[in-house]
Amino acid sequence: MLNKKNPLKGEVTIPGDKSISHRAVMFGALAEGTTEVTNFLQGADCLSTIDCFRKLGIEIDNTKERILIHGKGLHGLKAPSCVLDAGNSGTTTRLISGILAAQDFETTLTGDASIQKRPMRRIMEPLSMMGADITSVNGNDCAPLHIKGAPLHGIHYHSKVASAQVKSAILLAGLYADGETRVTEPTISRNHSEIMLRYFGADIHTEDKTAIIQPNPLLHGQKITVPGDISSAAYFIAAGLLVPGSEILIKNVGINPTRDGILKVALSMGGNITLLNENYDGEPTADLLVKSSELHGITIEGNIIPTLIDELPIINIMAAAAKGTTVIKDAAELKVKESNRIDVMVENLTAMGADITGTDDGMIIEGGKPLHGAFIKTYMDHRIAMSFTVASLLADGETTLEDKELANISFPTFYHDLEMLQK
Ligand code: SPQ
Repeated sequence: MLNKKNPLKGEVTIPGDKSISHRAVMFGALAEGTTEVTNFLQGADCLSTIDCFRKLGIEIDNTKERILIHGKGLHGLKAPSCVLDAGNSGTTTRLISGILAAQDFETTLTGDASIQKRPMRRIMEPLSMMGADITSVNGNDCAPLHIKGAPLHGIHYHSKVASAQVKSAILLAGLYADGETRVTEPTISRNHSEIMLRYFGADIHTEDKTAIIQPNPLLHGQKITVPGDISSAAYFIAAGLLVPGSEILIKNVGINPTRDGILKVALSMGGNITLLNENYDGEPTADLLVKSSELHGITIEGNIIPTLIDELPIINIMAAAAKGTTVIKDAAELKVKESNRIDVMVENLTAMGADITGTDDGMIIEGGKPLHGAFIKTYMDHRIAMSFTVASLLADGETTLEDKELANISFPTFYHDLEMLQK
């Protein structure tokens, strides 16, 4: 376990964005012709998506340098001969359900113990309204799901949660519907599906908080270069800000405005971050120059929450090290991620000596208490493992993670890259 307070120095290029990598495989499979993806995230979640589509009859070459997806068009998937396994990936489970709901075959879709606890009613309800035949095998509104393809109708769905997975599942089902499909969200969630579906040739546009898609487009294979994942960059942003004497350049990070809340929050907390080489062609990217800084607590609430939802565990670590109080509200969605990220952050940060109180929709952190090493229970959650690795750099004594391998889900080179920056 890393336990040194060496400053972080030098440059790092982090792996491709997980959300965009999933979508490239899925949309490539539904397109005519070959889709070539570079900087694809070779994390376990995205490999689960590849595995599912191979089982659905799609040929996919993965040479690590690039992925070639030999798409067969909207109606080219084949019935799998076994259960589809989404592993630990909520994105795979929910997005593929929207596609499977419209096929002319039946599938059973499952995942690991964490996935089997995550709520699927949020996609079952709108997909059923569209005409889908989708049931929870154990009757608990969780995976395994049994999906029997059916003719689908266009709907206008008003989602109670800002969720890109719910929105994307409905939009993908909408590709097969008999008319226009609309999804309105309370707050706009990440829009990678909208951007990439349009790029593949779908007729999709947005009006304020509503995404609108027309059915039955001809999708064409594309070349896609996946930007670096801002959710992975977040651990190095935090470590660079928090470990005294650090100065790092994080290269080619996706800064889509529906994902960049971590930057806004880090700047508001007093972080010294400069954006360089900004590029707004397609999914926007920039290099991030991060210098160690004294942080102070802030309130994080409202529309910004969906833009940093996956970064809230590492933001908790920043808040614990900052001066003053940080209040996080409107983040009840944290309870239904790979773990209950409110309870798990409270349990582990308390074990390290921080002052944190969980609330119904977030947490309150009184920053500045000295952290000490502890045994960290990771609850099958990659973001918990990586967040507490960063916390361990700030703590006196040894910190041990229950399962450090969890980083492989979204950031296989995490420990290696961190060690390189500390050499
Ligand atoms: O894929 P999974 O397991 O749901 O992954 C997480 C993560 O932390 O990596 C959530 F736990 O990211 C989700 C994210 O929270 C990925 C995602 C997407 O690619 O569409 C959207 C968000 O989830 P949601 O439920 O808000 O739509």
